Amino acid sequence: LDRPVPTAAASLTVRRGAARVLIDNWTGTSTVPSHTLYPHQWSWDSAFVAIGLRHLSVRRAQQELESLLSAQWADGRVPHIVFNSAVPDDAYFPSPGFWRSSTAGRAAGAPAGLETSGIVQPPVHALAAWLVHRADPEESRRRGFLTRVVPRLAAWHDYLLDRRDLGGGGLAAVVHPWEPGMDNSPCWDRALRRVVPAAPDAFQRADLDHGHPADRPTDLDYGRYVRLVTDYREAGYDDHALRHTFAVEDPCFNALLIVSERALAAMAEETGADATAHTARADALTRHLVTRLWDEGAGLFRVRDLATDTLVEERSVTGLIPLIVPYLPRHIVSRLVETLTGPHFDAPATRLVPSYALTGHAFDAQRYWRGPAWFNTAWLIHLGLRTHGREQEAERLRQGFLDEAAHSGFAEYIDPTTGAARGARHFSWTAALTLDLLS
Ligand code: 9YW
Repeated sequence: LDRPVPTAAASLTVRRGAARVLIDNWTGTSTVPSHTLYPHQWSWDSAFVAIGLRHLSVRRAQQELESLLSAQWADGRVPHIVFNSAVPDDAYFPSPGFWRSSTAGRAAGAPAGLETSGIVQPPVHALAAWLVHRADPEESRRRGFLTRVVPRLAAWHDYLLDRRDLGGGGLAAVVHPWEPGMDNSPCWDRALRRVVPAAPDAFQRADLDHGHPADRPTDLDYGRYVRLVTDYREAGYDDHALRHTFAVEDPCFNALLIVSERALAAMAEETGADATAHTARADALTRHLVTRLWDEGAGLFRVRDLATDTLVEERSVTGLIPLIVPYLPRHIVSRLVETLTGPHFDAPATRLVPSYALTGHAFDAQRYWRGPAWFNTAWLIHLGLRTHGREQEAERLRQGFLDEAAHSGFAEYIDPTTGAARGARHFSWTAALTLDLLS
């Protein structure tokens, strides 16, 4: 049963709590996802954080995005981690010493003056930049925000569409399970079986110093993650120089690219530039998304494994996120809403969307992306429901989100069957997106 609508005073307390998390996690130029577990800057986290920060300080939100974009590689890629040189090397694994971006990535255009990872994360940035601009267009114009960020965002999307169309079907592929941001989702299990894990003594995990082993990926997962990075690094992070062992087309990643292309079109218009190329790209990507990843029988989008050129038969939250795509065929929208509210994803105790089907053979209510409900994916689905005028479902999800964010102490993720908090607390994107849903 739905809980009562919170009072204004309760909302104010939640808003204050969320603001406190963002203030505490601010480093001076950007926001750490969590001081304990993730003490550097993460790419898609920063985009979600900027979306929330714009309600507190538009300047800070701009700085969040611009500090990330200043670590962009010359080939256009926006790295998934920008390392803070003040943090000890062993505080997070894989550390700068493992990625070696400034040396191993030099040919691909990695910046010389700072250390980053060599892989990417979902392209939420142009959407975030557009939302930050709209929060205070006058201030944005005065500071020349769009003039600075639009060329960088366009180069980022060019990288994804030129270098990462590994399947030749017009979508961007991801080459490491960290790239779609859903590290140990059962969607990658089949493709990962082809990867020979690195020896356990070849690396030292740091996540278990702060995270509970039952909440985190396993050592075998990490062995495979390490192998994939090592191979990419040895190839100079050059997408043409190696045949990626792991290459999949992810629905969430590509849906975000579409929405971000539309945001780029809006930003081009705003600055008097030509928007048609971005609109045409978004239209084409939408067609490819439907042709290559939609599964009519299952009623959701699937991951495509490029090694076998087949769809992966797992139901994951990634397959629902294309709801954010405008101009999706109407029957697909209806089917997605049916799937969202049906037995696979409806978690009545929390009203949040589990990361993997409650009915799935690999469902694990605690372990990271194999079941727990995450706040960023719920926020995206909320945006999708609003995009398609599904106000009732959107409001139910918004209330569920706000209740769970407050009860869990702005947790990284929660057990979708009980609402118990899991992973880190005072987690930045949970707080940021809370602020956004309260505004
Ligand atoms: C890790 C920072 C990142 C998120 C990812 C999430 C996790 C890093 O944390 O990956 O150490 O496993 O899966 O989506 O960006 O919050």
